[in-house]
Amino acid sequence: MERTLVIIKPDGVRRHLIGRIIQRFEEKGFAIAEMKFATMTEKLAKEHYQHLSNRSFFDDLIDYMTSGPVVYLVLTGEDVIDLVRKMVGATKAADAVPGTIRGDFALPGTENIIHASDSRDAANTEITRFFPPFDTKKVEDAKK
Ligand code: IDP
Repeated sequence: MERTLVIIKPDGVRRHLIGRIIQRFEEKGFAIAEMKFATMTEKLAKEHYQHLSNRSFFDDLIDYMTSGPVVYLVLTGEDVIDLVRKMVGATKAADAVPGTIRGDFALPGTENIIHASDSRDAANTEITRFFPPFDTKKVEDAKK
C-alpha cells in the first residue's frame, strides 16, 4: 500500500485546524498509519527544505516551521501521494482553488497550513526522516 507524509504546519495547529484537516483525510478513506505531535528541530527543518536553501525566504521558512508544534501523519491508501497533494492544493495561495485545504484556509505568504510529500521517493525519505526506525542497537549500547 502506498504511503505519504503529511505535516500540519505550526499555523495549522495555532488556528485549531488539526481536527478539520484530519477529518478530510478520514472522510476520503485514507488510513492513518502513524501520528505524532512535536516541534520540528532547526536541523530537521533545514534538511526537509534543503531544496530551497538558496531562496530569499529560506530563513523565514525555517523560523516558521520551528515556531511551534506540528502534527506529523503517515497516511496510506491507493494513490495516496497524488490524491493528498490534490487535496492540499497549490503552494501559492493565489493558485490554490477553493475546496483544497490551502484554497480554503491559507492566505498569501510562507504560511500555508500543510505539507505533503510530492513523490514516492520524497515520501520514503520524509517518512524515515520524521519517523526514524527504532534503533535497538542504541538501546543496547546505552545499557553497557
Ligand atoms: P510545497 O510545500 O507545495 O511542496 P515547495 O516549493 O516545496 O512547495 O515549498 C515549500 C514551502 O516553502 C511552501 O509550502 C511554503 O511554505 C514556502 N514557500 C514556497 N515558495 C515560497 C515563496 O515564493 N515565498 C514564500 N514562501 C514560499
